[in-house]
Amino acid sequence: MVSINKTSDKTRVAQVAGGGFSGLTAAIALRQNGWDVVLHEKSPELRAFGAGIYLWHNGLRVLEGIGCLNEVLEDSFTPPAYETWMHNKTVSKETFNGLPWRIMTRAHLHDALANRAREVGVEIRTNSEAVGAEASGKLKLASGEVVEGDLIVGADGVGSKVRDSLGFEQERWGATDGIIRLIVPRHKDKLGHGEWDNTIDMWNHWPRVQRILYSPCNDRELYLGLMAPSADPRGSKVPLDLEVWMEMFPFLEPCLVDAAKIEDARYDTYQTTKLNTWSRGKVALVGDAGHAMCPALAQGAGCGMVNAFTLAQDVEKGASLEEALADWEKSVRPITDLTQKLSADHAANRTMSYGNGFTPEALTAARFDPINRVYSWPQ
Ligand code: FAD
Ligand code: 5PR
Repeated sequence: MVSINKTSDKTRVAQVAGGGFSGLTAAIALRQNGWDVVLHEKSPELRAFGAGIYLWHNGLRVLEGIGCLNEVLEDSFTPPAYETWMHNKTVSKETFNGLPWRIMTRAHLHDALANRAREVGVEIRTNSEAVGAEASGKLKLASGEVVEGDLIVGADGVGSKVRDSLGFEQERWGATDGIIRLIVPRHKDKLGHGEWDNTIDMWNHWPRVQRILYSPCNDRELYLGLMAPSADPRGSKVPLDLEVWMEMFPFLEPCLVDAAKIEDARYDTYQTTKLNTWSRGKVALVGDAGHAMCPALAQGAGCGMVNAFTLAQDVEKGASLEEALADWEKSVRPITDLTQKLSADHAANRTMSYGNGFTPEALTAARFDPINRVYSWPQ
């Protein structure tokens, strides 16, 4: 039950640090629950970095809850199957028993969230960098200003200053592999025979480890993830080394030729961050600030958005905000911890390459419905 014993009806204020997927979700959900929300983004504009993204039932339900689902569905895509290849042979085609999933560009998802944040009246401050926080409910900005809130949300990503200023105990580790992520034109008509509307996770362990995750976002845009170990100088080179990728994936030539033209491509390694707790006093961490994970199960943003959305639900409960935050973490954290562990194991052992990796356990996060707080879609 909501706190019917609240003595004051003063509008509560939330200060959110970070305008990525998690921060925008927290800001919209809190605003929808009647909070005054100020969102601080360090960049000069609200903009997504990166190429494409997968969202599953859990993230899509968050979008429904915060009023963005229709806009996101308009220019995104659900492939007929999630196919895995090992050395150019299909090892599985998964359809998840009808569990909803979707691929889109990061820009499209971010725009939908930013539009909705403006529509519901979140105050967005760009060029506003958080440099630290205090458990009593203060957010310190690079400008020297200190702003106060009944709740401070640290959604400032894997390098979170909000987190680091409060000295959370943390474990961090990196993985052996990394990835170049790009958006290129689909070129479907030039690709020859094949099921080019599928997701195709194309693995090679031999003669070297090189993988392309082929992900259609819509009729026009294709998301390519080109994975290679960080110890491989040619596979990790940006702009990409066309020869080394063409040798392994000649059938993707039209797409790879365009990919090689992208001058500002980046090679990123995977990082995992695990904290002893997600809150301190009135400060809560959501998203990569609290729980960066390897992308093997494509759930980093999904979990971040679920945690941001359920945070906004749960701060309405509990005798005090501090107690509500502890209960929130207790309720949703096991899903994130499990997904983070499974993703790290897959990344370390490259086990998604054997196919049928989306087991019922691996889909735990995806099956969660954050609106009703139940698991849907039995596998
Ligand atoms: P971020 O996206 O890092 O956003 C943080 C925001 O805060 C940024 O706007 C930044 O500019 C701003 N900021 C930073 N510092 C400050 C500061 N001090 N003050 C103010 N603002 C600040 N997840 C999925 O769900 N599906 C996928 O398919 C998927 N694929 C992935 C593939 C790869 C290769 C990787 C590495 C990750 C993938 N993820 C995926 C994970 C996903 O990208 C992240 O979990 C997600 O972007 C985290 O969102 P966030 O809002 O928590 O943090
Ligand atoms: N799945 C997805 C993804 O984007 C990546 C991986 C798995 C959706 C990285 O791009 O394992 O690297 C992965």
